[in-house]
Amino acid sequence: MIEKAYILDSTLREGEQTPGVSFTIPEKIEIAQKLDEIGVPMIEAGHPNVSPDVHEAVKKIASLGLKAEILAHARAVKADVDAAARCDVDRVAIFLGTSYTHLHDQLHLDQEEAVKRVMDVVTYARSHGLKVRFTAEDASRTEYNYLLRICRAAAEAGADRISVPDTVGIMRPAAMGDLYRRLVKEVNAEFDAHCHNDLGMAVANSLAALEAGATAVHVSVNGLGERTGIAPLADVATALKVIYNMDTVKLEQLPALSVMVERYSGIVRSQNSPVVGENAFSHKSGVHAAGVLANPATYEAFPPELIGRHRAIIIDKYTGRHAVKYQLERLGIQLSSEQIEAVLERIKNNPTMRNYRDADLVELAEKTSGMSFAAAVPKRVEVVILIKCDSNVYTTAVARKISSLKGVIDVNEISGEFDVEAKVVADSVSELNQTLEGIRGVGGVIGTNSSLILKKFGSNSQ
Ligand code: HCA
Ligand code: CU
Repeated sequence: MIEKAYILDSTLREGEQTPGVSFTIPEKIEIAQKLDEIGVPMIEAGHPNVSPDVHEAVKKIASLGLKAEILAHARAVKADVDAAARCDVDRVAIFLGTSYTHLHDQLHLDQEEAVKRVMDVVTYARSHGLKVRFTAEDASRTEYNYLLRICRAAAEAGADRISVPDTVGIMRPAAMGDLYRRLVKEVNAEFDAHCHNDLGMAVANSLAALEAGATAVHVSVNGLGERTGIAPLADVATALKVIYNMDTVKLEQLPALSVMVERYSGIVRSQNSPVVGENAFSHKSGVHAAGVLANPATYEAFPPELIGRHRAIIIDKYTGRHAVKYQLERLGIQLSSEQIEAVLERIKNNPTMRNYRDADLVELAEKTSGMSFAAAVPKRVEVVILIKCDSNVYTTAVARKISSLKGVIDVNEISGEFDVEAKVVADSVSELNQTLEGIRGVGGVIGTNSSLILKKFGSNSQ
């Protein structure tokens, strides 16, 4: 049972601490708006004193008038609280390492000094009219009695929320439950869970903390964060729905958000990751596919439609006859059972073919049956065209002309070897040629390079 689970998304703060990631301010604004739109109630927008651009991003996000509470991260120093106040955020999250390692080796503070520092800085933030969360950094390696003491001190000074992070990801769910049950009982504040994924426990530990009385859970889109990151938003929100029947955010928009953050961060989730991974609703072996075709629940924890996705049946040497029949019928092809067996035999005898696309299956059906199924092959083609412009023409004018041509659906000015990129759709090769001729005929275009789109990977690609 979980009573409350407010999602706090820290893609813009913890997520930007991922090696190699630096979002632009417009990207951060777009991410924050999308998080707000899907119903995330708390957005940690950044640590303003990190750099001028982080400061500006936090300030801009705080001024957007979003429904979500906007937080700034801050060390337990007055200058960081001042910076948060200048950004006009709703809440400042003040962190201080409380474990022996952090106090002794990093901060060179004794336990008494740290308690006093936290009380002072929390009081200072409250006097600026800011709501305060206190984070006992490295809480999971902090001696319990001291952790209790510093959390109580922060609460007394005015922190109504306290984060007890598993900063290095060494907890296990049962221990997490014990820790939160004690703290929730003994401290007069609401608790946040912030679980790192160093041992792959982030989601399990987050849920354990919520079960034990934490009321907020920190996540990031795609699990971004220091080292191996923290609990991913999609995984936590979907688990809350599937296991506890709790509604948090608009689940069907999670795949699109994941793709947006993949693009802006340059970090892609693996194919087999939960919920948003490409394989999450793909069924391969003959036994699995037959089960799912009879009743999807046979091999699915939850229906893909819950998060706006679709299931896929994979065709390769593991495939069985049910899957072949299903895929062919989906393409409008009816074969006798002997013909299906023959198609299957060819598939099973070609282990190097890893994944049959529709066109490959149609070809096999034709070879096996001697019939023609040309009508079954999807005719619509999509092509990406890279366009080079003469150096003395105004690229924007060329791009604008191209975007008005029939069949052109998307045009971007780009940097690099080419100047403009256009996406073209056509119902036949001759129609495609006409559009290409049209593009080549635009004044200033001196060269093109076309590539056929074979497979799409977007939020609704499956
Ligand atoms: C950090 C540490 C932190 C803080 C978590 C929190 C952690 O990167 O500054 O404020 O709840 O993991 O301890 O991310
Ligand atoms: Cu962290």
